[in-house]
Formats: sequence, structure tokens, C-alpha cells
Amino acid sequence: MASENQSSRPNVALISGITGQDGSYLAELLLSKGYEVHGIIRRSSSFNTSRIRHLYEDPLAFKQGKSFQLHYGDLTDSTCLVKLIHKIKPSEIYNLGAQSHVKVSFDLSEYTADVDAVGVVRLLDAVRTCGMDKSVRLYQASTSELYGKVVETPQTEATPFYPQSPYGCAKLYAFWICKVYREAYNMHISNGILFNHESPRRGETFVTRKITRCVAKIHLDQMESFELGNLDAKRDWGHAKDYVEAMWKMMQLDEPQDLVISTGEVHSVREFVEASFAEIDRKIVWEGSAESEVGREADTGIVRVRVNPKFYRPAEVEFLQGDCSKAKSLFDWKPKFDFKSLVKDMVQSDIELFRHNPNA
Ligand code: NDP
Ligand code: GDR
Repeated sequence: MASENQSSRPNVALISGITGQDGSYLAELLLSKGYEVHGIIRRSSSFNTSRIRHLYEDPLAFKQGKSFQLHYGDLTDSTCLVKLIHKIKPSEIYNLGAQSHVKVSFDLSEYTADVDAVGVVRLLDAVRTCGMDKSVRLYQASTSELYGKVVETPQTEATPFYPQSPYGCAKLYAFWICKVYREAYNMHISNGILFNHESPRRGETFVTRKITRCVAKIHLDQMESFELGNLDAKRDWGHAKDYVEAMWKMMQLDEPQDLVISTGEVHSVREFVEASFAEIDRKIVWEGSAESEVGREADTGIVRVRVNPKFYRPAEVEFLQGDCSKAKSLFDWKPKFDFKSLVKDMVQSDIELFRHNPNA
């Protein structure tokens, strides 16, 4: 069970992937709990810190946090990982850094393996090199993409894995190397097998955010059409704010675990589109063929939606539904968002975004 009394352990967290959706919410959560938070950021030719800028520009907003520091680093660079862990001496490491786009992993399969698979063993070895294997707790961002092809539903910790992408394969290696190091070296390493989770901070090329951005622009008359790929894929979508809470709770357990985190509620991409348009009180007609066109019919206000096979994947994950009973038996976790409130949060947030900045 969870031991939430942290008094004997310093609260120093190191987050890889802090500039991403989950990293930004997790940093906020840990700062609000009084952690000293360190994040690894990559060098890029333009700013990549928009999701966490408020944390260093407005420190009073998270005044319970002891401090917030960013460090250049990369999961492909072993030496930097050793140096950072040696310097920071974290009590908890959250490994959220990844090439996280499934479709892109088919184009960048070797790179995805380097970051998402080998990057994890680099991090684990860095912890051992620093002699911190007994003092550090490590969270690995595992994923429902491990299940891939449907073997059984709903998926639990006992469901066999059958990944369907280079991303899924890389994460499978990561999952297993974490288990191997946990058992071989008695390290506190947990795999959170998280099902899809979204938010207004979701990357723009994932399907939910792509939809809510387009719906917001259509609402504001800034766009007339957009295209999607497979509308029939079904996902168990939750809210990232709820899911980072589960990550933290998992890390407070006395024993490391591999745990599914999910809502159990499943919707298709098509249903996500319909729910998003319902938020702006607009009707849609579906045009299923590859040649058909999406566009707003000026006189009726009805939006037509088009499928473009260019968004299909070489292999698809058709159906994901998680059963997180095991996690719920180990700690108290109740998601605050359901499907409807998730969609509302994302659509309303994108309307606000584009109302003030049409080029966002
Ligand atoms: P994002 O794509 O939003 O964020 C990924 C983060 O990883 C970014 O901060 C990115 O940096 C960083 N990153 C990419 N490559 C490297 C690298 N080589 N070295 C260090 N950091 C790197 O992902 P999410 O926040 O959505 O997801 C967080 C983690 O959880 C990922 O590992 C993802 O695979 C996994 N996951 C996500 C789920 C979801 O539904 N969101 C579900 C299950 C698992 P930069 O900003 O510079 O690109
Ligand atoms: P996923 O998320 O692959 O589940 O991985 P994504 O939102 O990319 O796709 C979900 C489903 O929607 C279908 N789809 C489209 N997808 C995208 N991106 N763009 C489209 O235009 C489109 N049209 C239909 C896809 O085919 C797919 O079936 C996410 C990532 O966050 C991973 O890192 C994480 O591990 C898993 O969720 C759990």
C-alpha cells in the first residue's frame, strides 16, 4: 500500500520530458506538493518550453515548490544523464521523455528505439553508475500501445503484449528492461501502463487535439475544412491532469509495481469528433470515401468531414480499453474528468486560444 509519509525521503524529482504534456502537469503537481523539481530539456532551434514557461516566469503561482530548475540533456547522451543524476541526487525520477508519436515511429523507427528503448537503459545505468540504485525511485512511462493487436478486452496487467508499431516495440523493450533491473538489482522501478490521456496541452498532431483545434477554428470562422485518418479506432481516453496524479501515487507505494491506468470508457475517433462539434452546437455529415471533401456548407452551417488515407498507419491499433482495478486496489485514484468534460475542456480551451491568437 501507499506510504504517503515522505518525511524520511527528500522530495527531489528529476523529470525527463518535462516540456511535454505530461511533464508540464507533473511538474505543477510536484511543485504544489513542495518538491524540488528538476527537468531535462533538449536544445532546439526555437523555444520548446511553452508548456512550462509559467512555472519559471510566475514562481508565486506555485509558491509551495522549493525550486524549479531546467537542465540541458537528452536520453541519447549517457554522460549527461550520469552528470545530472550525480549533481541533482533525485529521490524520484520520472522518465517521460520519448519520441511519442506512433505514426512518426514508422518513419523514424531507429531513432524511436534509440530514445524510447535504449534511452531507458541509459537512464537506469546512470542511476547505478551514481550508486543511487537503492535510493532512487523511478517511474517509466509505459503505454497501452504495448497491447497493440486485440488479444483480450479489457486489458489488464495480465494481458499479453502484441505491439503494432516501432514505438510499441521500443516501449516493450523499455518495459522489460525496467522489470529486469528491478528484479536483478532490487531497484524501485514502476511501469505505469497508461492509456491515452489528453488535455488542452496535448501535442497538436495527436488526433484529439487536432480535432479540437479544427473545431475551434471552424467555430471562429478561421477554417472551413480538415481531414482525418481512421475514424473507427477506439480509445480509452482520460485527462492528463488525472493521470499525472496516478503516476505520483504509484511512486509512493512501498513496493514497485506495473499498473494499468485507464478510465474503462471507450469511444471511437468518430465519436470524439461528434462530441467536439456538439460543444459548439454544430451538426456534421460524414463523407467516408477517400475522395470526398470536408467543408462547411455555407447555407446550412453543417460541417462535412473527410477521411484521407494519408493519415492511416501501416498497422493500426483498433481497440484499447483498460481495467485499472489493480491500481485502484493499491491507492485511492478517482479521475475528475470523464469523456464529456475532457472534450469540453479541450474545445473551450482551443476556442479561447484561437480567439486571442488566430495563428497559435
Ligand atoms: P509528449 O510528446 O507531449 O512529450 C514528450 C517529451 O519527451 C517532450 O518533453 C520531448 O521534448 C521529450 N523528448 C523527446 N525526445 C527526447 C530525448 N531524446 N531526450 C529527452 N527528452 C526527449 O508526450 P506526453 O507528455 O504525451 O507523454 C509522456 C510520456 O508518456 C511519453 O514517454 C509517452 O510515450 C508516454 N505515454 C503517453 C501517453 C499519452 O496518452 N499521452 C499514454 C501512455 C504513455 P521536446 O519538447 O523537446 O520535444
Ligand atoms: P495513439 O494516439 O496512436 O493512440 O498514441 P493518436 O492520437 O496519434 O491516434 C489515435 C487514433 O486516432 C487515429 N487517427 C488519427 N491519428 C492522428 N494522430 N491523426 C489523424 O489525423 C488521425 N485520424 C485518425 C489513429 O490512427 C489512432 O488509431 C498516443 C500517444 O500519446 C502515445 O505516445 C501513447 O503511448 C498512446 O497514445 C497510448
